[in-house]
Amino acid sequence: MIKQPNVIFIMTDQQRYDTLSVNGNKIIKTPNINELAKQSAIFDQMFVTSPICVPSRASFMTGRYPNTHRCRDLNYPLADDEVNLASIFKKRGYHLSLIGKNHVFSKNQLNMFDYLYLQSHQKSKNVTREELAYDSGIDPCLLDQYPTVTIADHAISYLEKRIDSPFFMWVSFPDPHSPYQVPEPYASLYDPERIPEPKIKPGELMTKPEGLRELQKIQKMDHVSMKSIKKMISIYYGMITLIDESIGRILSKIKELELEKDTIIIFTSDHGDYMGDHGLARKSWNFYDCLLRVPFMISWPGVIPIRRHTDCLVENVDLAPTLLELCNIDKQTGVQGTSLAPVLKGEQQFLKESIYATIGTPAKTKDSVKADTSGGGQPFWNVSALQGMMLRTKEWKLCIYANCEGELYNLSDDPEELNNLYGKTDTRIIESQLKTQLLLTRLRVDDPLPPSSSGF
Ligand SMILES: [Ca+2]
Repeated sequence: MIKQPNVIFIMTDQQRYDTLSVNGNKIIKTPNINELAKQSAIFDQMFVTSPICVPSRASFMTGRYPNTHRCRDLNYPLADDEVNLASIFKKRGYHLSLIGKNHVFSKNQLNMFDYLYLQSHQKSKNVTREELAYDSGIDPCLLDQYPTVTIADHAISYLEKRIDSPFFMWVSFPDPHSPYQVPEPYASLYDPERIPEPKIKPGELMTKPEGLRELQKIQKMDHVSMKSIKKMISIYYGMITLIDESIGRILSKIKELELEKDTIIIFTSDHGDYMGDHGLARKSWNFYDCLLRVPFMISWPGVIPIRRHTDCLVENVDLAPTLLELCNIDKQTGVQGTSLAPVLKGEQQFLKESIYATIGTPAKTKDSVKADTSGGGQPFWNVSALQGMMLRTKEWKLCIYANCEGELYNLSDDPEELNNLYGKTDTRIIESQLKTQLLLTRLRVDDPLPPSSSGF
C-alpha cells in the first residue's frame, strides 16, 4: 500500500498577496518563503471567499462558500456537522495537529486534534499614544516567547516526534495581524522612509459606500500622517520577515528529517490588509483586492511539477478538493471548490471565468454601522452592519450590498480600484451583465447539501 502523503498547511493571518519578494515586493525580505516557492506551484490570482478570519478559514477547511458553511461573520465557529479537511484526514488515520491560531473550529471540533498548541494575538499596549492610534510599535515580549517563534518551536518539536501514521499539521501564525507590534529587531528592520505610499485618490471615499467613510473616522485614518502610515507598514513587514524566518526553521527540520518527498506543503493567508490603501487600515466588510487576494503556493517534490506563477483565477474553496485529490481521497458531498490538480499537472491553463465572495448575515440598518471595540480595543464596524457579495473576473469587479450601495471597477484600467463606476451611464451595460452573472453565480453556490434522497 502506498503511504499517504503528510500535509503541512501553513497559514498567516491578514497577509496580502504583494508582501512577498517572490510576488514582486522590492523591499520586504522573505528568503525562506522564496526557497519554498522554488519547489512550488505559485498561484498569483488566489482569492479568499470572505475578507475576514472565520468565514475564510472555514472555506479553506470545507471547500464551501460562506453562505453554505454558515460562518458568515466573526464569532460564528464552524458548525459541528460541517465536514472539513481535519475531520476527513482524521477518518483516514492521519495524526492531526493545530499549532497556532484557530478561529474557525468549535471547542467540540478541537477535540479531534491529537496535538494542540493554541496561540492568538497577545500584543502589548505599552506604546506611545500616537502609536496606539494605529497600533504600531515595538512589542516588548521576549523574542523567544513571541507566538511567531514559539509556534515554529512547537511545529519543529512535533515533527521530531512524528509518529508513523501520516500527519495533517496546520501551522497557523497569528501575525501579521493588527495591532502592528513586533519585538526588536523586527520592529526596526525596515526604514519607514523607504516604504512606498499607499494607493489613495483624493476624495475617493466620497464615491464609495458610506460605511467606508464611517470606518475611516473610527480608525482615525482621516487625519493620520503619512509618516505614521509608513511606520505601520514597516512594522507589518517586520512581522512577515519574522514569520519567514520561522518558516525557514520548519523547512530545515523537514529537510533534516528527510520528509520532503512525503509531504505536501501549502503556504497562504486567510485574507489581506488595507495597509493604508483607500485611506484605510486593517480590513472591513468589503471586497478590495488588497483584502481578498492572498499568497498561495503548494509543493510536493517529485509529484507536483514546479510551475512558477500561474495566473488562473482560483479561490480558497479550491484547496480542500485539491488536497483530497492529491491524497487520493474521494471528494466529499457538499464540497463546492474545484480541484487545482489539472492546472498543477499542466493539463489545463485556467479553471474559472470568475470568482465569488460574500460577507455578513442579513443586514439590520445603517445605524448599526458603529464602533465596536469588543475585539480588544480595535474598532470595527458592528459585524451585522453590512451584508454583501462580489463577483470578480480578470477585467471587472462588481460588489452589491444589502443597503443598495454598490461598487464597480474596471480592473484593466483601474487595478487599484480607485474609481467606482457603479451607477455610471457609460458602464451601465457591463454593470447589467455582471449583475446577471452575479445572480447566476449566487444560484450556483447554493448549498448542495443534503444530498438528494430517493426515499420519497
Ligand atoms: Ca484573519
